[in-house]
Amino acid sequence: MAFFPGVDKIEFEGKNSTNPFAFKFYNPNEPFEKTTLRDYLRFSVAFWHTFNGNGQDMFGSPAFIRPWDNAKTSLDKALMKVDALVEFCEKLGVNYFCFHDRDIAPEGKTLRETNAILDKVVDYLKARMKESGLKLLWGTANLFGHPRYAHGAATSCSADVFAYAAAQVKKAIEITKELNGDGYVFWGGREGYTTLLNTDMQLELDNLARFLRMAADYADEIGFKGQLLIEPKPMEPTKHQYDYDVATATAFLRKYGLEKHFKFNVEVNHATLAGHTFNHELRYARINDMLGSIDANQGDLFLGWDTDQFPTNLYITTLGMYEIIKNGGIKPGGLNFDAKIRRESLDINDLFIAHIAGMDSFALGLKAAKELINSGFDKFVEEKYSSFNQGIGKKIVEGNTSFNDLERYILDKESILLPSGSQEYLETLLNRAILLAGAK
Ligand code: XUL
Ligand code: CO
Repeated sequence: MAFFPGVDKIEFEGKNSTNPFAFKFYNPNEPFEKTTLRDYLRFSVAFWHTFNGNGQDMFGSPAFIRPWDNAKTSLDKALMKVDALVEFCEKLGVNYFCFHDRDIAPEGKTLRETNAILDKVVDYLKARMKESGLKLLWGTANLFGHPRYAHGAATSCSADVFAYAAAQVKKAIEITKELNGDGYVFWGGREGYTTLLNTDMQLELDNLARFLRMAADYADEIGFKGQLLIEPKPMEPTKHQYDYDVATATAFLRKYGLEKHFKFNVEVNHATLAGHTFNHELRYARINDMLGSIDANQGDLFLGWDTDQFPTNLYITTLGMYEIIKNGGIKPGGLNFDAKIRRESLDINDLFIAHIAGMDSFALGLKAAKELINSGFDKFVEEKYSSFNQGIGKKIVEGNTSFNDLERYILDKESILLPSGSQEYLETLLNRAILLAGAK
């Protein structure tokens, strides 16, 4: 059965096309940095939004009815969604997907029963992946949806819940390995608090570290070679999430000696919720050698919550991809569309249109970032800091100065060298880079 009979394979038609079912800027075979756009960008479809998303929001019931909603049993429904995933990714030309354990299979009465159902779906998924060539970018566990996780999972006040979460993650890492995933993600679903009045913050943080250490040990024990990724988010669903942003999570990992085991999965909308830009979060991870993967989406600053929209803002994609080029690419991570179509996007084929929009926006952003680098943008920054390349600056950088030396150096100096920041000029270079990349 075809779930998307109205859509054929999506082709690249170039910038003059207005066909909603064609790529305008993403040509998968186009060469880029010794590889192709396809292999550089490593796009991934998020199972949860694309196949479980029903348009429901805080104020309204489900708005989308999908073909798999008519399945006779919950297991049939799960298997149909696997088929829908394979058809969708083949038609879109996307090689990767990501999923939570509970996205792909329903829960049973006990964890043992749940694991048995999960195994059935994983067997089927594995067979369909083999035959279609679809690959797993990363797996994860849903440790936030079920009411048992009301107080969090690894940071719950209940030791039983901590154990349940551990067993769930153990199984999720096993199936991620079974499906040859390139990574495993820890997003701290409800790992945080809503009021300090009822919270033992120190125990919760210590327990979170204990949990992550056991997870890393178990991944080692079973020979899982993928990246372990922390996905920071400052709030939602709790008021304060412990993995607030990359800097906070880096300090946490270092305190507990865990920094060698984890990298970051940076999500655009989580960055904006933290009051940062996407490129700030990428830069912070990159300069600490901890940039692992990306959740590609965008928020709406007027709404201010995690709207998880498909990314179309070229300034965000360009500045983000600048960091990726400087990082030498994102492999073995990728660009996972943790994004959902709007409740008002009522046509099932809007799922294709939305992914095409996101893929085109990141491909164009990548090409614009390259133009930006070619325009001498980097040289400007180098020049701005050039006082640290010689004289007293060089001594400071080499660690050969004290406050006494610096005072002696500056005390009688009459003029101070101060270069211009020229933000306005650099912004014109950014506009130019986007326009040039788009015109090619
Ligand atoms: C939630 C979020 C998650 C993670 C995976 O905001 O981004 O979907 O990406 O658990
Ligand atoms: Co995410």
